[in-house]
Amino acid sequence: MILIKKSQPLHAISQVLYYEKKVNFESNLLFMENILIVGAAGQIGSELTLELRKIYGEEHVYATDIKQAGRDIVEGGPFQILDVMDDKRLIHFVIRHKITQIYHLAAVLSGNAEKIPIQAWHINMESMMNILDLAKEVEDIKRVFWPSSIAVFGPTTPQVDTPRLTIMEPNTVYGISKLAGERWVEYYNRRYKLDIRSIRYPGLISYKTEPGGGTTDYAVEMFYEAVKNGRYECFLNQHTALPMLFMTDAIKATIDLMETESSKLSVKSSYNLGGLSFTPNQLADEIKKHIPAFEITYKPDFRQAIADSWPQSIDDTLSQEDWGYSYVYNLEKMTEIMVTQVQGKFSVPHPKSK
Ligand code: AKB
Repeated sequence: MILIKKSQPLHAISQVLYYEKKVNFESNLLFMENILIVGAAGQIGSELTLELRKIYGEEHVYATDIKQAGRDIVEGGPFQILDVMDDKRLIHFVIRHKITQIYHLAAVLSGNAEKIPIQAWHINMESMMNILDLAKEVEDIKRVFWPSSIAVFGPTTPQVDTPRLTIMEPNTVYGISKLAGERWVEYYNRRYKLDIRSIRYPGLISYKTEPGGGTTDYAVEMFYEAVKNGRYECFLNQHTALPMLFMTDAIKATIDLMETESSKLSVKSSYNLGGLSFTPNQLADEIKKHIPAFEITYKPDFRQAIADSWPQSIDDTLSQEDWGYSYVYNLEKMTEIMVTQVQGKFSVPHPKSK
């Protein structure tokens, strides 16, 4: 059992808990966080919830979504259907469960948002403002995480090693809502002295929960189709380089940012997060090392224009300096894990294990 005194800084406490999986919580000795995850059934939420439960204890991480989550989320701790647009139920939930931190992960992503622009703007902005207002009104809420995206950049932005501060003229509804969101984050932080933290995620690659409605989704789709059918028709052209990151690195980065002492964070809006940069062609070649018969064809659709307006790679120097960001999984390692895990889902033996 680990005994932790209240006087220890939260960051130090969390670090201890992070690496110690079996923790016995002593409520009178540990200042306990109660965490609300909005969007726990989604691509990021389904993995982040499980990691946070390891750190803070299952019963202290409240997973919510408008749709049913996977069994491990529902059975591994509290889960409730909750609509973030319903501000009255939201505030009751937060007060009843004495919530101290919120991760608001729900959003309409880039591809889907282009199909329903006004509705997407409404959902992305109103849900966010509900959370920001909650953080302003409820004293117990000490910290909020809100995800931004590389979509805040646009066609006039320098595309290679894109700096955090640069020309930002997004031309997608999703990008416009993320840039507006970043401005609100900074406004609420400065004006109301809140602690809202944010990362501009690149495309995220994961095998647990598939993404939905994004432009970088092609990469995850390619793995699934390669394993299931041995072929994939890509909706971006073969030379479209985009910033990407394996989910394990993204989850670690998110938790690391949230656990950094606030005095170290010089950015009050959103941090750049770099990592990998590859094209569909490069990913297909890497997959072929594991599935030699894999065939890829290209049929760019409306998402090509979205991808063309985004950076190819990201400069995240400030994230490294302020809160020690780094990533582990390169294209090779990530592909090996993705192929093995997706094959496991469909019970296809890995060629190397035959
Ligand atoms: C999308 O493609 O819309 C997202 C993103 C980069 O924010 N994955």
